[in-house]
Amino acid sequence: MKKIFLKLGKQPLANSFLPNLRKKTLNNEFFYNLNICFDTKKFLVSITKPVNPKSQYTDKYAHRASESKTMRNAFKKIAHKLNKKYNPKLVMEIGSNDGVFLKNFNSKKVIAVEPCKNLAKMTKKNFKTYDEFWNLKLANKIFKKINEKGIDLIFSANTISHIPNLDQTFTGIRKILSKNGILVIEDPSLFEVIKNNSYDQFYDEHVYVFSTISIDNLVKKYGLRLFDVDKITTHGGSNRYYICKSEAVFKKSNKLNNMIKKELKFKLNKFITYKKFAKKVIKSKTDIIKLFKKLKSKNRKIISYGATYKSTTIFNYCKINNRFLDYVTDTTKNKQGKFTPGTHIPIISPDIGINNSVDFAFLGAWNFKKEILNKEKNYIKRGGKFITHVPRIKII
Ligand code: DWN
Repeated sequence: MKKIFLKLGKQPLANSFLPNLRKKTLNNEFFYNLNICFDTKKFLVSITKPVNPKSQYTDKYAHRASESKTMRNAFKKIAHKLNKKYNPKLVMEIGSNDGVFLKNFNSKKVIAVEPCKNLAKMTKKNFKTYDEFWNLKLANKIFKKINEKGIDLIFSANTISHIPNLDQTFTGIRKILSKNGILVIEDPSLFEVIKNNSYDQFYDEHVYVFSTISIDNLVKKYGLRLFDVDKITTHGGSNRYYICKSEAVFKKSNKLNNMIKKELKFKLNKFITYKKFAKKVIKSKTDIIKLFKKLKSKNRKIISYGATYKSTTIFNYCKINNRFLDYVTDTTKNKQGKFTPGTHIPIISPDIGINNSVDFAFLGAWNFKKEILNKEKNYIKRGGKFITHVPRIKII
């Protein structure tokens, strides 16, 4: 049974950065109710009513996975590790974005799947790219084109959690995976989200926030088996799941057994955990507004650092707009000059925005705190402060 535990109110699509604030643009802005539920049988946390992916993954998709050094390095490291350990003859990535992972492989042995046409265009120059949604139809189409042994390594970072139809996703994967091939998935960890109160991981694109127990349970239905897991630091705490066909040779690792034990001890299988979490989310909202009001009453200039999709949830849920934030900075060229979804705050380049007039910068990209604090040494040196809401609101 699915039970709602969190209501984050009316939200726009996290990718719907506005090109201008004309009446027509504002009238066309789409909002939906962001409610999060827990399936008491499957232990799966999801959005109650996912948005149609066709309106999300368009040719105007803004996020570039290679925009941060942290992610470039993380993808390079895992690509080399997987190549060395499994020596795959053929690699496929589902949700290849701008090719930041695949570029670490021999371009002749990779297949990219990316439904956002603007992103697919970028990787088409170097790899075989399918600019389509991942589903069983596409799996069959690719299967016909490759050696019938199938694909040895399927990688998918921050994508499987975005696809509402799990049946199509995993049936397609089972179809195309080679006998002892592996599926490696990276997605934000539910354990970390609950522990760190990072409720901004819930937005339209994150249809699911997976736990190890939910993935373990889920993949069995499709003749697949979870055999290992890595706890990784990317995106504020994620898990990397290693999945194979049920009949494949891989043994279940001790790491996986320990992770499942840890999640059960933390009661990720109990509804009460999510009810408690929801209370902490309400407190976080009150605390953010209280701090922003206090700073504004002292005439402090606050901006936000990183026009993240996560910020869309925070800004719209906490009603944070121009009354608190002068602007948001972001290094991504195609976000600059636009306005934040729902709250209409201007987005500008950090080259202009990070200047002596700024007193506080809210870390929209809190998941890159280390990289940002390292980059902004001059800002910190002259007394500029950062604000984070993870795990609780505080000034850094
Ligand atoms: O799952 C998803 C994740 C992986 O990426 C997607 N659905 C969409 C997107 O979500 P996000 O926007 O919350 O992701 P990031 O990676 O936290 O976004 C960081 C943003 O901050 C980027 O737009 C780049 C920007 N940035 C910056 O302006 N200066 C990042 C760094 C490190 C910087 O120094």
